[in-house]
Amino acid sequence: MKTIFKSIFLFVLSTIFVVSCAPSEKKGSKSNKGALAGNAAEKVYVAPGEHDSHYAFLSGGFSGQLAVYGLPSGRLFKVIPVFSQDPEKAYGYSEETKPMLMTSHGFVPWGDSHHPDISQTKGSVDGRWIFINENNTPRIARISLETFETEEIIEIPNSAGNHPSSYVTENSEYIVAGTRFSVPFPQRDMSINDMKGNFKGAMTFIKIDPDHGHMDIAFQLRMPGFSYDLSHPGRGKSHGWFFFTTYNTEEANSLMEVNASQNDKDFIAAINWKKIEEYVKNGAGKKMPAKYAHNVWDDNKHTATHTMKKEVLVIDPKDVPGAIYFLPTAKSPHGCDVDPTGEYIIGNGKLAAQMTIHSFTKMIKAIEDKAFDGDAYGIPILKFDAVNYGILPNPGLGPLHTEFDTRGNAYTTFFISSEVVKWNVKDLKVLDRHKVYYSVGHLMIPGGNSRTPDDKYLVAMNKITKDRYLPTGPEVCQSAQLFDISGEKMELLLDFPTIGEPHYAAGIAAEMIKNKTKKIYKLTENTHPYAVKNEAETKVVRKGNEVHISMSMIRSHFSPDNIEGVKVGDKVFFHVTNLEQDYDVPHGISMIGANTSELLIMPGRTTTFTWEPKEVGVWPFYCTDFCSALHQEMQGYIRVSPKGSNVPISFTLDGDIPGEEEE
Ligand code: RUQ
Ligand code: CUA
Repeated sequence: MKTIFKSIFLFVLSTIFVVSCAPSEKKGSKSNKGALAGNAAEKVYVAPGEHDSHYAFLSGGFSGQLAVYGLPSGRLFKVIPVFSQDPEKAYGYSEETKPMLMTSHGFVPWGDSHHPDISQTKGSVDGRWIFINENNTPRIARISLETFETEEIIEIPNSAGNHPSSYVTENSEYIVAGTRFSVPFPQRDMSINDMKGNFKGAMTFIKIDPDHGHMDIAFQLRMPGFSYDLSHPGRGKSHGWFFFTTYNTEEANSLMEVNASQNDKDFIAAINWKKIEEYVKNGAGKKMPAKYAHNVWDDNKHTATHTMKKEVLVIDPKDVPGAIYFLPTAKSPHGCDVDPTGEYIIGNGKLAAQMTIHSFTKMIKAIEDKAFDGDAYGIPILKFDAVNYGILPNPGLGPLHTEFDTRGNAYTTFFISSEVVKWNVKDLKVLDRHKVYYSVGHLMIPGGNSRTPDDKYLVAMNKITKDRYLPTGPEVCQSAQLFDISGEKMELLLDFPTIGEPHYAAGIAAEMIKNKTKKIYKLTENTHPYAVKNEAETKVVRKGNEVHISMSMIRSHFSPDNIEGVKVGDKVFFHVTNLEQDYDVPHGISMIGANTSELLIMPGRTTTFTWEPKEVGVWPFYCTDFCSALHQEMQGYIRVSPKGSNVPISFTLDGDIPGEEEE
């Protein structure tokens, strides 16, 4: 058995080698230019001053962030910090944002972001929030599409490698998080060799508050100890179900590349969350102790709070009979995709060079008929023939992910053969194929995970680029490729480099977002405890060895800008309010020798950084964002006296104490 598998494995490896290194491929990339239709340039050209028609949100992978691009131009607008510190925006550096990165493991300054997904109403993307998962220290974040800032992060307990996440149901009822690694659940000290039967896989359903988007874990399923890879919600007729691919149903704990690929079939797990909701209402499940962070940003306080939660509702499959089934699916499937009608559930074979297409209608019938083929840990396994709609044989090598248009077509990426294949789901017929450069992972059609894909563009996200761009040392950029899919044949329009490694992306028509974008924070609504509403309120207060500076900034000065009475050994808090109430006028501030980042402060916002002066002297600070013609004049001084000196605290602007004249 093992040797057979090893030879298959070697075959796959050699295919990777041949495909990526064959000289013909390099020629292909050059001659590809000629293959571009003459008007491709026109199709991606967005004239200076004009706007793109779509937003694309590409995950940053190991950068931990989320990048915002315009389509069709491929222009990068913003990198939204989510799971990693970002000195450019002071995220994870300012006192107000540090709580966002707290976890049960303490402050974690880095994350691995994978799958963004936009909130939905009635099966269509609604442009309110975008969610994204963190794979390494399991978390889900919610980002506001008004402010383009991370507003909330919830940690997922009992989970490890939060990969089949973060997909949203069609009315944003739930967002799911699945575990890639099965682990002791709850965690405990035990021998790794005893994994089989003892580790479990957590599948977490997080309720989304319909008004504010706030996340709260509703329940956690304690599934068998397989690996769970990807997931998608049912929609339309299959709304109320969630589907997860599994691999390592062997429950191997070492040399996974061989030992987790022994079984000819793994499963897609079908989970009827509506039914589980009912069970929960009737008291199913058990509250179990857990430790997980819930961090929430407040746009009025301009501050995040961090809370540790202490329990979670755990449900064993045997508590919810009739709610969970396994659908046999070709070996180690990766992507798990559901078409816009909700009828077809597709397992992307990865190792099998084969796509398994299951039918939701057949699945329901099979359940009614009890067409079972045994069970796994008490979960019924449905008979393959009773649920399978068909197989798409050999469409390419290494199928990973599928998205859909509204015309009944699916588009699947093939990692090993580096191509996107368009096929008709109902007829199981390949219609078109197009090379990508190279080794494509996910692909994205705006609105792809919904009933109503916006099917003009397709973005392929490639893992390897080699010769596609100017070389930049050993690290070569990752790349996205834009296709026009409105015609019969896919048309390659554009390559653009990406931030980190884009695992997945979400896209939406620009109209859904652009008119509601936040322009300023109203000073009158600022409830930050150190906010100042005008210069007269600015001040410096000593509390023991802490010095709190309530400072303002406006074009083009700080108030106060001369401060004395600070001593070596003090901890100085700069609480800085940007008094501007105009769009696009942030100011920045930094202090010589501060062991933190600059602050970049939006109009109406208050933000804090700390500085612990080590040396006596007169030390400057300045505005870091070129804000006006007099930006270079926007600066100030702080006098630092020796420890124990009796220079009193004083603070002035142009020789006056701010606010004094009025009194
Ligand atoms: S995946 S390895 Cu989304 Cu294909 Cu993460
Ligand atoms: Cu304010 Cu530069």
